[in-house]
Amino acid sequence: MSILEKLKNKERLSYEDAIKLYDLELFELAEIANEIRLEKHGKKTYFNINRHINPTNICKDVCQFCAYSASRKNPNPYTMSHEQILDIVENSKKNDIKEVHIVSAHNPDTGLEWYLDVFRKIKNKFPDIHVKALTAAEIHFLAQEYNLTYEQIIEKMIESGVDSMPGGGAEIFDEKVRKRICGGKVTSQQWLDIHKLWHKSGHQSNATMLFGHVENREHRIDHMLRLRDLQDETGGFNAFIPLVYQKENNFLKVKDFLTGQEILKTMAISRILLDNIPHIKAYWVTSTIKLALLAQEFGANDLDGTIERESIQSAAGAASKHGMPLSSFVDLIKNTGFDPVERDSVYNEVKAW
Ligand code: V47
Repeated sequence: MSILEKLKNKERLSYEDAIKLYDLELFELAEIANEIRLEKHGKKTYFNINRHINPTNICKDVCQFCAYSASRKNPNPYTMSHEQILDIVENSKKNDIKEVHIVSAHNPDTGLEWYLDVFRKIKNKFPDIHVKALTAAEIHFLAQEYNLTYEQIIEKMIESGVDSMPGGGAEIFDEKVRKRICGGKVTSQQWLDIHKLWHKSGHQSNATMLFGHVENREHRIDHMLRLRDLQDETGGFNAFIPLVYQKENNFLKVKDFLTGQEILKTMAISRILLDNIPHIKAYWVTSTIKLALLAQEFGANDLDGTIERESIQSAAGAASKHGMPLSSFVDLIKNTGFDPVERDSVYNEVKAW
């Protein structure tokens, strides 16, 4: 049976089928992915009003793609105090944020409580704000550093008020590529195990994939299928987020950068393959806003949010340092013929704009 026939019959694609998806014409893929998108979400494009906070850039690990870590090329090491972080949340509350997305580097000097206590303080002062915090890479770092199990860290996160986990740290699961780009940090299996434990605790998370560096199409398919397998078991992933590699100020030598076509093909393929993950997020920070808006017609139904501040990808060249004003965000989505719908962090609808 051909891939197209399998898709028509709503059959799951195997690894071999999935690789062949890349041979389809761009607009053929768009049509298939868009049909799935329309079936699942109609013309709705979700976003949230959120604030990214990156409290420290001092990092024990040495990922080749990272321009944010002060132990690599970033000449400005910093660690925020809890008071600074609370001030940021207080200020952002004026913009009606519903979520703080808190991701740090792996700082061996701060102590475990510095990581956890700030969540408690945020929850005490702003009980309505959803705290999305700590990637699986950070959980692995904290478990190792403080001689605790993943379960113990997860228990502490929940006690401290963390509501959901972001999808960072997944990078590319293929072990050879992973060793080259970020050897030494959380392994692929550990990343998956941590999310499985988080889901088992009754909580939700997202999953990312960093692509457009030294991986190939096979590695991307393998990555998506490992996520599909885990999602079959737990059902805990809300969104898949393909992150386009940003090339400035880091140590990864990359010859060819992705074309818009390859990015859109990959987004469409993720929509087709990940039949059990409800949302595909075109993260405008790494794809550019123009391509993210186009990706709405290639299966993506979420554009993340207003962000306000972003330090990780902007350090590597992304135009996201100051986020995106809410009105521009809404207007841009409307101008493309889609319906902007503000959501909360776990995809309950808040307001149709
Ligand atoms: O895991 C680091 C990536 C991620 C670069 O869960 C880079 O809703 C591109 O995971 N080029 C952190 N990417 C950000 C992240 C995220 C973002 C938005 C939403 C969510 C969510 C999660 O940033 C890291 C890493 O893969 N990153 N350096 C770079 N040069």
